[in-house]
Amino acid sequence: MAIPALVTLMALAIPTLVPSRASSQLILMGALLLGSCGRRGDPAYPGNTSPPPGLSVTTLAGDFDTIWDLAWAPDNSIWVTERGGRISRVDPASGAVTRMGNVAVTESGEGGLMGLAFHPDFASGEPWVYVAQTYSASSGVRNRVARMRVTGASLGTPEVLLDNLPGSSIHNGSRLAIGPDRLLYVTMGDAANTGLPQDRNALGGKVLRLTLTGATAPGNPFGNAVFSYGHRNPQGLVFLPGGALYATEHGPGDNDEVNRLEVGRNYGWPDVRGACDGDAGPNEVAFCQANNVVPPLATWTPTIAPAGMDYYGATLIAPWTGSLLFTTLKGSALYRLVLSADGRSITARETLFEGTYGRLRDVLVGPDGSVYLGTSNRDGRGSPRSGDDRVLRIRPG
Ligand SMILES: [Ca+2]
Ligand SMILES: [Ca+2]
Ligand SMILES: [Ca+2]
Repeated sequence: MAIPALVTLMALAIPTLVPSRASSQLILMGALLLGSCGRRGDPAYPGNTSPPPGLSVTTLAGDFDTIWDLAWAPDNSIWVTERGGRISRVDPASGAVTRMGNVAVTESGEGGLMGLAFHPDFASGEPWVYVAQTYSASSGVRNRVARMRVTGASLGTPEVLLDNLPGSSIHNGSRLAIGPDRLLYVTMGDAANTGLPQDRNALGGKVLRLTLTGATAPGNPFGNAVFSYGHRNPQGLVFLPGGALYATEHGPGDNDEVNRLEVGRNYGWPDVRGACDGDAGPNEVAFCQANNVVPPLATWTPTIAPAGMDYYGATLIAPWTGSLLFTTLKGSALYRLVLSADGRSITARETLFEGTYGRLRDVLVGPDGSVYLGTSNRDGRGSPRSGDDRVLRIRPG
């Protein structure tokens, strides 16, 4: 990062330091210091260390190929999807891995087997697991959402809930989350077609909302599966305990985003990049005003490639309580965001483990407050080491 950009970031982060010339010099000195010792932590919050003190990270299980989703199952195991189609169960106590089965996918570029979620009544008569996946149709690479009935350690035949979703070698989304409203939310990328996100009749570049049996959710604003629109490639999705919904989104060469999602709202892509500040061209601000675009809570330039996200509601790692956590691929770090009381802005952010484990695709908070990371070093863009890809566990100690 260039020093002027770094100074700007620091000044934004610490506005009380901006007016004083002496303080500006301090900021510049800090920037130079950071630059001299390499990029450690988030430059907006100097002083972070990697790894942070008081935490230990261990490998729970390894030898996966491109982990995409980690999900805590109702049977208190961790389910893992790999992009090539395999689904496994990891025992969090022993690390033992049970292969559950394979979903027939087309692993094409960024596509393959992606998000996974459990039916809220999984343990009481509805043992369904939901997946998002890429497949090959006569029209080319497409995406779909399916569910499978789980019997013991085996998966039933996929029941397709919604198919023929736009697909491509890039920008396929697709993370799943089931809300407290018992509806299924699906992030869909623009499938490398910038004509889709602003077309409310197209399902690319959207967050979709379905019932648990795959119908258009009641209350959807446009009479189809669309919940929100104007997205580029959202890969992280999480509900907070109060029901607010947050997503990470890959920007183009700039402006990765974290957004708070609301029904029927426009998130701007491709006319808006990040904030409504004019950096996407002379029409950006006017487009925002004309379309009531929702700006992101935070942006990252240079980009970090944000992926899976979870909420830390536990107390085991006390400084993280109440934080949003998300992983990054290119940034190879775990990011922690502190939300304002109303959840509509970020009051602090921290970069953790940067460069330590390579590309990170997902983060999962276990019920005891342990945090799990899934690496993505075998996705074609990483530098895999022996034992990759891994499920890592973070705990105090
Ligand atoms: Ca997950
Ligand atoms: Ca946006
Ligand atoms: Ca902008």
